Amino acid sequence: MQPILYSFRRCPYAMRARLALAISEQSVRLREIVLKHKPAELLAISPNKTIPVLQLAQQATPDIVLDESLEIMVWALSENDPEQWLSPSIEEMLELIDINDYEFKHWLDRYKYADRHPEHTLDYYRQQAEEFIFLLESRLNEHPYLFSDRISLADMAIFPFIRQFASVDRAWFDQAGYEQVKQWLETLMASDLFAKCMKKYPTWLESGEEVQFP
Ligand SMILES: N[C@@H](CCC(=O)N[C@@H](CS)C(=O)NCC(=O)O)C(=O)O
Repeated sequence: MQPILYSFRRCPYAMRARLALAISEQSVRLREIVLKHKPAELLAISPNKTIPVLQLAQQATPDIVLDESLEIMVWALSENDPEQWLSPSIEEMLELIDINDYEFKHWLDRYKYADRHPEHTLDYYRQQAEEFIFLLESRLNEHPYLFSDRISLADMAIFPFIRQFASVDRAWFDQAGYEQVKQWLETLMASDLFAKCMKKYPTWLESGEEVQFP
């Protein structure tokens, strides 16, 4: 039985999971969902009840379920890592991804929806988020990708969130002086791998259709 991936096209956590599944050529049956109507099958197996979820084995006791996007990435790459995304240093990469997930993401959400967080201004939220962009810019001044001259787990786990940051106010981002981040983001967004991961699928609940991925 193939693993089942519950996914949502626009979710940056689901994007990073699909990117790792695609590069590692792990075939899954993808169930495209809508966040507002999560299927009962997903709610039944996932303690987190967030997207993405990878159900590795069915009818096992208990089911083997990965419901953290990073766990899915590391699982897929541990099965097959043809471009060596897990090197040079998984510990250091996880440290940077942690800042993305637990600090940058907090400010990104407030920057995206500043009207829902009137305690501070949009500019304030953007400035807080910019600390991480600045950190990425300094790393990318050293080499074209975050850890070396090759793509790694860190690049792929982080860039879907930077893509969101850039698109809140594209005109501002384009003139903000983060030239390395801009170039890095453009390269990753223009990749065939990303295009493969951003294909549109009908939602599973409405169509009943699972799709083969990648
Ligand atoms: N730590 C989780 C976070 C995943 C997450 O927060 N996903 C969002 C969608 S982008 C979600 O499912 N939110 C719950 C909801 O909107 O109901 C992971 O890395 O997989």
